[in-house]
Amino acid sequence: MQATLFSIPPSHPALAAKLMLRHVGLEHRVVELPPGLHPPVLRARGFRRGTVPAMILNGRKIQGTTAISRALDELFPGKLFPTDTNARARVEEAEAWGEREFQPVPRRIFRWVLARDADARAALARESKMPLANLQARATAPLARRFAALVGATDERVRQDLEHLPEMLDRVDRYIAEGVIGGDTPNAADFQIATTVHALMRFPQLRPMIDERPAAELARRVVGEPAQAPVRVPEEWLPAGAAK
Ligand SMILES: N[C@@H](CCC(=O)N[C@@H](CS)C(=O)NCC(=O)O)C(=O)O
Repeated sequence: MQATLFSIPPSHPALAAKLMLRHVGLEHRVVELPPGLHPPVLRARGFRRGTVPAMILNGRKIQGTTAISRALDELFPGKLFPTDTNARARVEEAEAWGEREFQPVPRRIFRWVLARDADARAALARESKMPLANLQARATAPLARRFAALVGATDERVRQDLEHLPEMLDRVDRYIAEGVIGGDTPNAADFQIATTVHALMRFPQLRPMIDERPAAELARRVVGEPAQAPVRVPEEWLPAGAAK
């Protein structure tokens, strides 16, 4: 069996795919692409979209976290989804919400900041082990603005994301309380949701409003201790409980 996963270092969905591959125990190779340049590279490799995670599994091209969890489920039944039909439906619902609604939130906030802040771009270049980080940070401003526009990271949208964040975190805590996620063995929805919580915890202003929640415990257990990212949004946009 041959598996190659394409990733970019800051991507939380790519991290979800890495963790799922490790969890099922499939031997694989990870190719880290330079952020920003990854869409053309993936298309040149024959993928339909320019997003990570993207995986080649025995010659088959599989793109997106939910497609990857399904492909791994075919090979390792019972490892990522419960075998009971009702329990599986609940995990699938949580995974779908995690992918469609929750996963885009840290991406929009991060890209909104990258489009405006050269220090954040330099930190991303360093994290991605790109040479000449400060020069990259200056040269990539137009690219960062384009990537922000691609995901609709406008002032208004990011303000809304921040306003609705407490409700979204409540929903994560509810999934944990109901036992859909947060069990002894992580499932596909754990990987999907915990990596997004982990990404949000990297933003210093948001960490305090997450830290005491069951969601934070899940992120630490499934992913690890979040390193800080130099991401700052206007203080007046922050919801109650965030660091001003
Ligand atoms: N929902 C997809 C989204 C993946 C996604 O948007 N990945 C970002 C990195 S976090 C990306 O590669 N974006 C490239 C682009 O926006 O062109 C998944 O779960 O795989």
